[in-house]
Amino acid sequence: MKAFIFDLDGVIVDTAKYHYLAWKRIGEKVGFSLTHDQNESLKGVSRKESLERILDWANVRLSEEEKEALLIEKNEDYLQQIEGMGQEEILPGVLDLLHFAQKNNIPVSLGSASKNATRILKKLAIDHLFNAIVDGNNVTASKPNPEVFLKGAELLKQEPNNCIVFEDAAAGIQAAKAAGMISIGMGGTEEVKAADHCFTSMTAITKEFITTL
Ligand code: B16
Ligand code: MG
Repeated sequence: MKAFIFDLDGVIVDTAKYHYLAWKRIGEKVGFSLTHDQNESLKGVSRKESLERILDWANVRLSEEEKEALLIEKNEDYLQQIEGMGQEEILPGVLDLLHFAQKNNIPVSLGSASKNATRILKKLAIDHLFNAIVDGNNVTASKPNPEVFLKGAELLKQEPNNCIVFEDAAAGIQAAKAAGMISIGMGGTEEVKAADHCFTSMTAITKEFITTL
């Protein structure tokens, strides 16, 4: 039996729009206008690394203290935006797949770059459906480094080639491939074309498809 590893942002819930707004406001503070395409390339990238990239694009140099202050401000803005989030924001097909896994004893891990992952899973009331949670608090290297997924496999006591990763970001697909796992690209965007299989939505993933994997 295979194991499932789910990315969070963009796979379970669409928090990218909240991250975008919060980063846009931080960009404006340093005189920079973040574009949608630039934001796309930040998907799956850690908070600290995202700020570094924005400052590079803006050609702005800041002290470590100034960067720390912006990271705190960005996260406070983001947390305020997700405050009222509930089960209705879970993306279509996700609950079905999680329940399918539970019924069929398929082990499930989270593999997210977000330090807010557990808080979000609790808000969505699906934290109990995960056998392991690996997020931005437990890893030292950001995606595309495979650490986040390899730790998930280890916690589930599974070989990497027995794991199926659901991801929406280019960095995450690269990480899954580097881990030697089966990658499923979600969202139908250009970024996930390199995945082993691509789906626009989880509602399009049939139980037959999962079984053939
Ligand atoms: P936080 P994922 C990633 O989550 C997001 O895609 C990325 O935009 C964000 O910067 C990163 O988490 C860190 O999030 O600021 O909450 O720690 O897609 O890997 O689940
Ligand atoms: Mg993601």
